[in-house]
Amino acid sequence: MAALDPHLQEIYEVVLRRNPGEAEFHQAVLEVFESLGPVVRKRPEYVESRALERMCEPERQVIFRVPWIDDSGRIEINRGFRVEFSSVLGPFKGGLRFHPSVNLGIVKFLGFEQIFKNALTGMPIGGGKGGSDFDPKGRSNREVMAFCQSFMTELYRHIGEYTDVPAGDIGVGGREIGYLFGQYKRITNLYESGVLTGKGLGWGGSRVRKEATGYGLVFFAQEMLRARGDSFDGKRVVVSGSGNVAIYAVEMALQLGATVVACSDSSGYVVDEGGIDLELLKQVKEVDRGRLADYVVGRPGATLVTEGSIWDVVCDVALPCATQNELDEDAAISLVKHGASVVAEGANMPTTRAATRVLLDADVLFAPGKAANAGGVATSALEMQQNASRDSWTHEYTQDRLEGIMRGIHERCASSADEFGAPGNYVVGANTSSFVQLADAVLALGVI
Ligand code: NDP
Ligand code: 2IT
Repeated sequence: MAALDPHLQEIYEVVLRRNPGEAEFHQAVLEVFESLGPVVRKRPEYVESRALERMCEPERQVIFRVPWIDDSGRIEINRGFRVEFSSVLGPFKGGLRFHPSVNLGIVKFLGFEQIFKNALTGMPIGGGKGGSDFDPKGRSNREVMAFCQSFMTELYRHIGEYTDVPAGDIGVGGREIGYLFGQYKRITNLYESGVLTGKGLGWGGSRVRKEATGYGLVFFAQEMLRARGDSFDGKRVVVSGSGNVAIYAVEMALQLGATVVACSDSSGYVVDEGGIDLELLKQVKEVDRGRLADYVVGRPGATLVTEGSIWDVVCDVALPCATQNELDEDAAISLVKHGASVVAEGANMPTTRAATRVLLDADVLFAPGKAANAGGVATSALEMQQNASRDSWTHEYTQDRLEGIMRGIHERCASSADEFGAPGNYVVGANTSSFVQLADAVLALGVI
């Protein structure tokens, strides 16, 4: 990797010292700083005003105990987090993750990414993230409800439609948002629809929000292909994960004429040369809350592979949609060897820094998550707009808005990459364009 600009190196070292042991947060900061050399040389006021240090320090971080009672009567204790990173562009906005791996460093990396992503959407939303080390896997609906109610009993005092607006992420979907919203409503005695997004369609949710991250990812990749005179038609696609983002990435890739030959969960990956059966995948994952092993049972010809890497499956387009650092250097080498031409991140930071370097050096079109997966949060902002105006838009209109937003993000990334001397490099484009917008707002709002 290129050495950092000396000013940025100094600031990065302070970040390392002040946030010991938070490897994913360090990685997210470094990935942004690596793009910013030309920006701080052109605009030294960003360094002089200490805009970067201010952006690396969350405005507020809340950590709390979440006690609840399981179905056997045992008292369980989890840890809850909300990191409110930056509200210079709008209320804090970002998802909640329920997964046993959640800790402060993970929430901070996600919150930091979120401020840049949300800036890229062009919508009035700041950035934050939260969650818990609670593992919803294998828990009954009643246990999930008990946990969500206890979590909200602390979280409610920190959020609000003009303050901080959480949504879903790993382990948090429509069911959890329902229980969280119900408890917020009960405690506050307010039907404050705009306090959470990802709500059900019958009670304040937006059409297309469920599909938005996966659809938006494929729209973004389509723009990248189009810029090279190509399209999804006839492409072989591999999607990692089989959750919310993955399922709707598969759906839109199929609609655009691609064949999706593999997807995964934490127990392995499925290869289905006949093309992933989307309805079966939805039944197994969304309805039955099952495992991919159950998909294979209903699908002769498909195989479940429990060793090796999904990135060994030959494809033209790779869409990592599971979790951070799931696509490492060996995986990138394998994708390049097998001729992949596009990698677009549906997950947050799924590609390691070394893997990103391999892909960029090989001239693979690479879209960072903060650009490519921004369709989810952008549609959350559309949900907030509908809530604020007590309106409900059609599927067609909402999807058109999402497509327009993704084209806008692509355009912003491409032109900022050109401006800062890295044409075609979406990493540089995404980081520089969002950073300039944020830093200008930081300066305009004074020392706060
Ligand atoms: P889901 O919980 O719906 O699905 C997550 C999927 O990833 C599951 O298939 C899960 O497998 C797999 N996975 C999760 N953690 C791991 C792990 N440590 N190792 C291997 N596999 C894992 O989450 P989403 O689809 O909502 O989120 C996926 C990614 O997309 C995350 O990085 C999230 O931050 C990002 N994202 C989500 C958005 C949204 O709107 N939901 C918006 C933008 C980004 P298993 O079930 O076996 O755990
Ligand atoms: O990472 C993300 O952008 C999300 N999990 C969605 C956040 C949101 O507020 O919709």
